[in-house]
Amino acid sequence: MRGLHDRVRQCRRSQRRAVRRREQVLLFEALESRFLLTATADDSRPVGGVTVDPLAHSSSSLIVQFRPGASAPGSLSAYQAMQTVDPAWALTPGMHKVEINAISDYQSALAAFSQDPNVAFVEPDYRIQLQADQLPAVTPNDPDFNQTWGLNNVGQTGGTPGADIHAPGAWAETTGSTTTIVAVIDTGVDYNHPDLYENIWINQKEIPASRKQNLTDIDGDGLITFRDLNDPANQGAGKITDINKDGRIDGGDLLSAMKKTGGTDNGNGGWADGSDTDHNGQVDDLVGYNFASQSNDPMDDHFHGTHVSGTIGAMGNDGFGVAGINWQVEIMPLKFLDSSGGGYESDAINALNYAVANGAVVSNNSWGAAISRRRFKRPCRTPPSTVTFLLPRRATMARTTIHTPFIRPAITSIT
Ligand SMILES: [Ca+2]
Ligand SMILES: [Ca+2]
Ligand SMILES: [Ca+2]
Ligand SMILES: [Ca+2]
Repeated sequence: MRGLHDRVRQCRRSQRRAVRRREQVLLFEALESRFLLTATADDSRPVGGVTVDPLAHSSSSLIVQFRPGASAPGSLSAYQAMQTVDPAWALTPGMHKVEINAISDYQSALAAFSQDPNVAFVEPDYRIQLQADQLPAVTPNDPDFNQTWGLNNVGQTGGTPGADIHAPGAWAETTGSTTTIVAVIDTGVDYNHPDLYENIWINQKEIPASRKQNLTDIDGDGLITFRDLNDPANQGAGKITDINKDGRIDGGDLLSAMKKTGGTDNGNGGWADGSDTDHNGQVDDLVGYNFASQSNDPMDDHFHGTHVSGTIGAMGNDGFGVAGINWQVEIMPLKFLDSSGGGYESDAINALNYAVANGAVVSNNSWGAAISRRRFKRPCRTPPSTVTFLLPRRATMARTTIHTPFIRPAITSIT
C-alpha cells in the first residue's frame, strides 16, 4: 500500500514539474517583444497601429547609429557617399540622419556605412504607414450604394447608424481581386446583369484555343476575364463580339454557339464549340454549370442566386447600381436549385465538387435542409484547406435542420 502511495506522490511531483516546464515555455512566449521596430523584412506586419513596408524608404537618407565617441564615418567610401549628417537625436545618443550624396548609389552607400568602423548599425529611413483601419474610409461612386445599409449604415432607412459591416473601412485595405473565385451554389446567376457581368468567372481551360490565341490579358492578372473582354482590343472576329446585343461582353455572348465553316471555327459566334475542351465531363462550361438541368447554362430563373451574388460582388465604383463587398471578384455560378427554389442534394454535392475542382476558395451556400451530414462530409474530404462556406442561419427552420454540413478542421463554416 505504501508503495502505491509513493508512486502516486512521485507521479504528482513529476506532473507538477511538467506543469512548471510548460509554464516556463508559455512565459517565454508572452515576454517576446512584438513592438520592436527593426530592419528585418518581418516588419511588414502591422506594429502598434502602423505598417512598415521594407521596400518603401527614402532614397536619399539613412539612419546611422555611430559608435560611442564617433559622429562621422571613418571610411573613405562612406565619407564620400555622405552629403550631410544631422545632429544626434537627444533620445538616441549617437543616432543621426545622414543625407546621401546625390551622385551616390543608395545601395552602395548603405553597404559603405554598414561596413564603416565608426558605425554600430545603419538602416534605411523607412516609410511608415497607418494601418487600413486608420486610413480614410473609401466610398464607391455607385449611385445606389446608400441603399445598402448593411455595408454602411448611416440611419438612411431609420436603423441604427454604425450597425453594419463597416465596408468603407475594409475597402481602404482591399476591394477584392480578380483572382479570387467565389462559387455561388444556388439558383444560378444572371451572368448578363449590368452590375455583375464583369465579375463572372470564366473557365480558363474551356476557352477555345482558336480564340484564346487572339486574346490579350489587359490588366495583367494572368487570366482572361470579362474585364479583359470588355476592352475593345479583345473584341471582333476571332475573339468575341456582343452577340446578344446588350452593349457589353457577358456570359450570354460566350455561351452562344461558335460559327464554323467546314467544321472549323470561322471566328464568328460565341465560344461554345460543342466540345469538352478541358475534359472535365461538362461540355462548354464556360461560366459555371447548371446541375439542375445538366447543361452549361447557369442562368438564374429564380432571382435568389443573383441577389446573393450582388452582395458578394456587384461591380463596385463603376458609377452604376450598387457595390458588392468585393468590387472585383470571380463569381462562379453553379445552379442546382430550380425555378421553384428546390433541388436535389446530389446536385448540390456535384456543384460543390465542381467548385473545389475548379479553384473556388469560397462558396456561398445560402440554403438549408434536413439532410444527412455524412453525405456532405464525404465529398469534402479532399478540398483545399482554404475552402470556406457561408451559410446564413434560418431562424424559421427546425432545430434538426442541418445548415452547416461540415464539421472539419480544414473547412470554416459561417452561419
Ligand atoms: Ca453581350
Ligand atoms: Ca468542360
Ligand atoms: Ca468547349
Ligand atoms: Ca456597381
